[in-house]
Amino acid sequence: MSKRFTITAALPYTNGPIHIGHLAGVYVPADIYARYLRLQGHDVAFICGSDEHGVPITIKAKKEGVTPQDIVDHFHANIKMSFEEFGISFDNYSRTSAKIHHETASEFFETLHKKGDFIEEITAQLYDAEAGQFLADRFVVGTCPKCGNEESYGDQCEACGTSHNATDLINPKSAITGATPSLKETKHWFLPLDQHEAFLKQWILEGHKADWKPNVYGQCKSWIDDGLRPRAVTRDLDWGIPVPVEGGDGKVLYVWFDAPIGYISSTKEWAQSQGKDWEPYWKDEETTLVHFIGKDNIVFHCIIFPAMLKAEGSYILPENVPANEFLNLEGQKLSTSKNWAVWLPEYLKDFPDKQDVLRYVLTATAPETKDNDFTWKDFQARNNNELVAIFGNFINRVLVLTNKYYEGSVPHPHELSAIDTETLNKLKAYPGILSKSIERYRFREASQELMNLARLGNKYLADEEPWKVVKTDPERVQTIMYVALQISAALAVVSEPFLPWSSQKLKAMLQLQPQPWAAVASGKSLLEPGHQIGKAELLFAKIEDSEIENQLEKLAQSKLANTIENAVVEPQKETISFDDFSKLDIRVGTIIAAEKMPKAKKLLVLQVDTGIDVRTIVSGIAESFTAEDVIGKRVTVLVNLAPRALRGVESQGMILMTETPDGKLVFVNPDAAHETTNGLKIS
Ligand code: B3M
Ligand code: ZN
Repeated sequence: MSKRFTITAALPYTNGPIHIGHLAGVYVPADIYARYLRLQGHDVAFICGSDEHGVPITIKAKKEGVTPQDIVDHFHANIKMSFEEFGISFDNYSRTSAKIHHETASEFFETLHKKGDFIEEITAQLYDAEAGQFLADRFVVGTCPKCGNEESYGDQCEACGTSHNATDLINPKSAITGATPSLKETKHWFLPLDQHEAFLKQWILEGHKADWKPNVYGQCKSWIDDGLRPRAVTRDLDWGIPVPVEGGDGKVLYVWFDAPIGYISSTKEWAQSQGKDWEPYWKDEETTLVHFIGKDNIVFHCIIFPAMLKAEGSYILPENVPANEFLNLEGQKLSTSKNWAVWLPEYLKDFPDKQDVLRYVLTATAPETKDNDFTWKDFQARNNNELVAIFGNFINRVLVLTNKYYEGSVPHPHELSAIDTETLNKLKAYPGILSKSIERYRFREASQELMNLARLGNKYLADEEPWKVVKTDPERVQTIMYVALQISAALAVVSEPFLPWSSQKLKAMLQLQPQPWAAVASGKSLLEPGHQIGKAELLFAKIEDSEIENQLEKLAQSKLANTIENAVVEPQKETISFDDFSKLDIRVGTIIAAEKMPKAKKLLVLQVDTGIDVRTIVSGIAESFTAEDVIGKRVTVLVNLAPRALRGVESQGMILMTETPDGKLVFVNPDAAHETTNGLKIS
């Protein structure tokens, strides 16, 4: 194992709160890893900060009529606080609008510039004459040249992860005015990735084939095999770090050039606060550097940033970049813009003392090798069936019985039985089992091994039944409880990376001093006979159906609000005369029979009593209502519409329907209760 670790977690954009996708993809795994390394006694710098430049922030500022600084100030504070409340244990959380970052990034750029590592070139870039500005990054959308995604941004395609220049887009459109951009010459500085191809091939394709995750290695290979090209690292924008060299007026560093350098500036800021030297964390070959990111950031962390570090020449390169895939929510893609997310600040409000429950569920269902789905039902099930019923139940029985039989004093064990010895040997093996998973970034697997350790304790107590044996063999029970207490103490130590809040609570209940990971692996007694433990408290509480229903209702409401907000309102049709209207003969009818039209997804065949007669009307409502739904329903019928044959059935009239703002089909319903002028309800 290396002398020190620099662990970075992707700098979140400050254009919205943190949501469960960020946590599952990046921050919970990074925090587990950093906490584990600290428990191992390593020197760890766990680094993050707000990513405050870039086009998304200027777009949001424009939309809200405030300055980009207002946006980043708000969300930097929001994000920083929610990470703290959730227990993500960064050693430093900085921000890229900080002076130290502007200095560090500018210096880095100047170093490469002085070394001649950039190509300085005047090229034709996309320009929106109507908006009067160049179009880069999210200011332009178009078809990805690699995968055909029509919503690709100017710098990156979120569908296939590739990164390109805006001029590579097919059929580009300005995201500001919708206009087709023209080309206008402008000077930029390009990082010649093609000149780093040999190094990247050797470093990644040969050097990391075995230890990088297949999803990461595969994306890098595909990107390198496609051929690396120079990438512009400056932009014609006014929000960002000014280009610090001659000719850079009115231009800023590309956000993906400056943001990764944010890891370095945040480390510097931390080291200064600790009276440490920052350089060994970024320049000493004995330091292990690991970047935790989501899959859409792979190319920047595995290709572009390493090329920058290599070009600068004095930095180490990442040992691993264990990027996770994406998390979906209730079967749909998480979306900030569509407000389809579980926001961390909201979660902390609704479940103030359940940080560990979300940590555990997001780890147990982490999208480590493929996209995965978060459901509130699964959240409740894992809490109730695993955390409460296994882990919490075991701990509660051990502490209750130890207080009941021995007034909280750890009993002296007598001769160990075969099952005791077997159980203690299994216990001793768990730190190694957990380490193996954690050190290969398999946190999902590790979380299940942690639960297996709790199962070991649960099963041991259930099999040994101290509550029964105590009547006949109190000495045996002393041994049983001694063994069970050792398992409880081990859980308190090795659960800390996964369940830091519960681990702290359990240590307090056991009156257990902080222990290194090795203490559990050594097999020595963590709770000596005579040690006094505290009172039992519940580690986890059941989550009721009503709490889940409340969350599902919140999601439904946010989806409805978003649908209404983004509903495309059809313009009114052309005006008709009163004479036209008076030709319509509209009656109240009743559907007396209904059936699905065979082989027709949308059609129901209805028998409608119009008051004049009973007639057949074919209606395109089968995707919104079943035949059973509509039988007996009073409906509004246009009876003098010319008959027409639909799939061989003659339809004699029209049932009047309309749509709600969120696109739901509804009957123009003669039965709807409504207010009369004097407030009486009639129906
Ligand atoms: N701000 C996160 C994202 O793409 C991006 C990470 C920067 S890490 C240097 O959502
Ligand atoms: Zn693509």
